[in-house]
This record gives sequence, structure tokens and C-alpha cells, in this order.
Amino acid sequence: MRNYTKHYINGEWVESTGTDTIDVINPATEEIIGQISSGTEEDVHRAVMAAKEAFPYFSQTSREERIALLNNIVKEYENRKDDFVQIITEELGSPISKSESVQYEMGLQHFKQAAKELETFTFLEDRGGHVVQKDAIGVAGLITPWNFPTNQAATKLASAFAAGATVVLKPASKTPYAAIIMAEIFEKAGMPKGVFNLVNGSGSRVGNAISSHSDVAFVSFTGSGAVGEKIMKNAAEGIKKVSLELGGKSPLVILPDANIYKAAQTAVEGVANNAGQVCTAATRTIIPHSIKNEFVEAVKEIVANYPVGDPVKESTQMGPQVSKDQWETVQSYIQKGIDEGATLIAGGLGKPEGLETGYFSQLTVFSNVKNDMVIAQEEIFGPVMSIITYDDLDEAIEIANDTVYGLAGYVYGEEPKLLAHVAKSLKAGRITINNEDGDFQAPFGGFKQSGIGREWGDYGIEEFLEPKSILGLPNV
Ligand code: TAP
Repeated sequence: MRNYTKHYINGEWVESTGTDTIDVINPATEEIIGQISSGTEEDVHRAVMAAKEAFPYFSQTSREERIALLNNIVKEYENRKDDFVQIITEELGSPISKSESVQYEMGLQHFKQAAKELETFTFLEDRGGHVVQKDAIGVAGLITPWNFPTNQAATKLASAFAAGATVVLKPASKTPYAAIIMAEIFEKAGMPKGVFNLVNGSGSRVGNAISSHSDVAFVSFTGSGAVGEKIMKNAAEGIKKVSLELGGKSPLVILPDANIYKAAQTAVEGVANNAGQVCTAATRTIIPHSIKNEFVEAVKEIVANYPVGDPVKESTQMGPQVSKDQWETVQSYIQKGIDEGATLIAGGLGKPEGLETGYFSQLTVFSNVKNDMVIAQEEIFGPVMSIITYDDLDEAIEIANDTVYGLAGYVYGEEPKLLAHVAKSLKAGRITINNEDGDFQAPFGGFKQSGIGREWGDYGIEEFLEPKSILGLPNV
């Protein structure tokens, strides 16, 4: 059992001021794997005070000192690889191979990228008649979701440390252990006390206390739109800055000249990855009407052979949903798709055969989906694909953009002019052509209801800075 009932405040592991605990459950076995403290408003206050006290010193550290700190973090993070892989497999149900190649790796890359950005980052810019100096924003409250425990925290933390901001982190209570390992890493890396503080607990208590605390200057949140709204409302009271990375309902536009089998593989991967619990998941597959029958057959074949199951097995590619609640949400959307008259071509209601224990969903695909159906408009956060057909490319682009979201978009095909045209026409924060590799410098964030602000690389660092223009600065 992993019983970690302390918070990390002002460079020390301290008892909570409350006595309540929260159970952490392995979603593949439904067993309790440990407890964390259910933190209180008083715990948040202590953490914010520690971060406030550390800010004057940390915000004035040199670029070189912060590069050295980030490089130390990278070294210590690499030393804890096995621990990360094991815990993310247990707390999230992530397939073990992906816990390493995706979950562990993404967190690491954000710290590496922040150190690299700092080498050339401009904190003082001479713009002719004035200079712009970028100052660290102050105490930042970071609230993260459960779907990528290292990635979601690391992108915020790396940017904050690079900028010279101090932080209070509240990770999702369903997946708290990766952040506890990070706290241990920061301590070993020589983090000055008070710069990083970790308070565990529920969103309604700890998250709410962070976003309403008067000494928090900036709240950086990743999660659902509903909670994003609450955070904005809280932040409005003290005029705090917020950045929100929310959901998506991203389109994958397949061009008429695409290799049908490879396009189908891309589409299936797009919804199976992390059991569909990905904000950038390509859940609307938009295909030419002319290739529909062939495409549907290819998807059926790929889904029938997709390795769903025990996350601990090396061959598994899709594990369970993170929780019973999330599993039930996915089931309710599959039922909605059936009720709306979409055609179920793979998967469906209930658990996959032989996987009665654990919150496993079936990899599910609907065809004959209309873009105004609920399954095509709402974020399901599960392995459910909607196939929608188009007759010409203008219609494909119109369907792709007909959503309240705008986090990501994908294009797959051959003709460079068409690929470029579609990519440039999609209204979303990140477009990927033909499965291009990720780039940790590329800004990440959403249009419309997918959020406010950008993370990753230099854009991520900018979020933790306030630009100050100085007119008439003497040349001293
Ligand atoms: P959320 O409730 O949004 O949880 C995200 C984070 O916010 C967690 O740390 C959560 O804490 C915290 N939180 C909850 N209520 C809060 C409040 N009133 N004030 C401040 N923080 C609060 O997401 P969820 O319930 O876990 O998932 C629900 C749906 O959100 C999913 O089905 C999916 O559609 C969406 N979602 C999106 C993303 C991304 S990356 N866009 C990630 C996760 C979920 P606790 O969970 O510890 O209480």
C-alpha cells in the first residue's frame, strides 16, 4: 500500500491539518492501492504563504541558476524512470509500454525543453523607443487532471521554474503518485524551499481554495470545461490571470487519396490511445463518402485485433478507463449513439469479453454519424469513434470546424496542396499532418471552448511572465 498522507510545503513533508484521506484505486483491478491526504483550505494557505515567501528570492535567480536547476531535475527524473512507469501503470491503468514511451517520456521532455528555451529566452527586449522586461508573475496555482499525470504537471512546472515563478500544485486525486515522485525529484535536484509546494486532496476543496486564494496571481488549469468555468469565476473576484486547457472533439480529415488501411489505423489509434482519455483525441473521423465501405471494413478488422487488456502486459495497447465514473460516462455515450441512430460497427455496451474486473470499455466505432449528434459534439473521453462522411473538401472543413471546441485537428492523405489547405483551414490550436512526430517547442492550447492560453516551450514560459514596458531606461 502506498500511504502518502503528507503534503510537501516549504521544502518539507508535513502532516495535513485535516485527518480525512482519499483512497487511490487501480482501475485495472478495482483494488485500493493506497491513500493520500484530503487536504484542507488551511493546508493550501500554508503552501501559498511558503510560495509567496520564496518568490522574491526565486524570481531574481539568474537564467544560469534556473537552467542548472532544470538540468538537475532532468537527471533525477531519469533516475526515477522505473518508479514512474510502475506507478502510472497502477494509478491510471496505462499500458506499461505507453507508461514508458508516452507518459514518462512526455514529462521528461518538458523539463528538457524548458532548459533549452532558457538558453535563448528574451527577458529584456529593446524595441527602439522602449524596452520590455518580463517579470515572473508571482505565486502560481497549478491544478492538473488524471489523464497524463506527468505530462500535465511537468509542462506547467517546467515553465514556472524557467520563468522564476513559485507554485502550489494540486494533482488529480485519482492519480496523485506521479506528482509525489516529482516532489522527491525536486528535493534531490536542489529546489530552494518554498518554490514548489504540493497539496493533495479533492478539487472541490483544495482546487477551489487555490483558485480563490488572494495571494495566488495566476491559476493554470487543465481539465473539464465545467471546472474551468468555476475557476474563471473564482479568479474574477481578485482579477487573477487564468490559463485553461480544456476539452476537445477533434476532427481527423482523411483525404480522398489516402491509403485506406493506413488511414484506418491512424483513426483507430486516435481513439484507443490512453483508452480515449486524451484531450486532443481525434474522435471525429471525417472521410470521403466514396471510400466509406472499404474504410469501415478496414476499421472493423483493426479493432477486432486491437490488444485491449491488462496494462501490465507488454503487448497491451489499451487499458481501462481511469475510474468507475468515467466508465459509466463512456457507457452512457455509447447508449446515446445507439439511441441517436448511428450504426455501431465495432464494440458497444459492456465490458470486453474476459475483462469483467476493471473499468474496461470496448473499443467502439459508430458510422453513419451526423455531426449534430451528441456523440459527435460532446467530449466522451473514452475509446469511441464517430465516422462522418463528406462529398467535397469544403464540406469536410465545414464539418471539422462545426464544434464548440478547437484544441486539435488532424489531416491524413497524399497531395501536399490539399494537406496544406485543410491544415490551414482548421480552427484549432494544434494541427498534425500525417502523424508527424510531436514537438515539445510547439505551442499547445485551444481555440473556442478548448481553452485560454498556451503551454509547452517558450509560449508556456510566457504564461508565467508579466511584460513590463519601460520608457526612457538609462543605458547603465
Ligand atoms: P475535472 O473535474 O475537471 O478535474 C480536473 C482537475 O480539477 C482535478 O485535479 C480535480 O480534482 C480538479 N477540480 C475538480 N473540481 C474543482 C473545483 N471546483 N475547483 C478547482 N479544481 C477542481 O475532470 P474530471 O472530473 O476528472 O473529468 C471529467 C471530464 O473532464 C472528463 O470526462 C473529460 O471530458 C474532461 N477532462 C478533460 C481533460 C483535459 S486534458 N482536457 C482531463 C481530464 C478530464 P479531483 O479530481 O482531485 O477532485
